[in-house]
Amino acid sequence: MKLDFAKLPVFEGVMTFLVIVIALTFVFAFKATEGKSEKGAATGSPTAAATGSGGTGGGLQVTAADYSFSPTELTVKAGAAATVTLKNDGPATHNLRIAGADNTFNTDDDAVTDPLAVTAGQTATITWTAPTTAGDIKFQCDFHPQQMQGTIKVQ
Ligand SMILES: [Cu+2]
Repeated sequence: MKLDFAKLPVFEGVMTFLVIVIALTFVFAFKATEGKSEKGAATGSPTAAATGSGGTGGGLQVTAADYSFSPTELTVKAGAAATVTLKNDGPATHNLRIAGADNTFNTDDDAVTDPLAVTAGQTATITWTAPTTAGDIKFQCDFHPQQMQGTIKVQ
């Protein structure tokens, strides 16, 4: 007589049990891995963006008033990409123009606020990359170049 194990109720029960155990093992293994990766991401330190006038790149903030910049001196690392934000706190229109690597205004390599004319209360930004060599780079307000000047120290 040939014995067919697959047709035995006991065998069927064991197989069902094994299938459930294997399935649950995969589900729990997956959940455990998922939990670990989430935890890892949460504990990872976020990339710190430089902020403030003393930053070495990233974000630089300048406030314009009638008729001065604050601060008048910024510091960045050579070759660093920086976003310079100009906030106009004065009633007059201002802007901010950064001289190019030649440190001379209006020679095609300047970086200037967008928009060019920053009206009262408005904020404008400049995407600027510092020269790769250390030195002082001038900035000014095109509307008041005699009164509103500053220096970016490239280190
Ligand atoms: Cu001005």
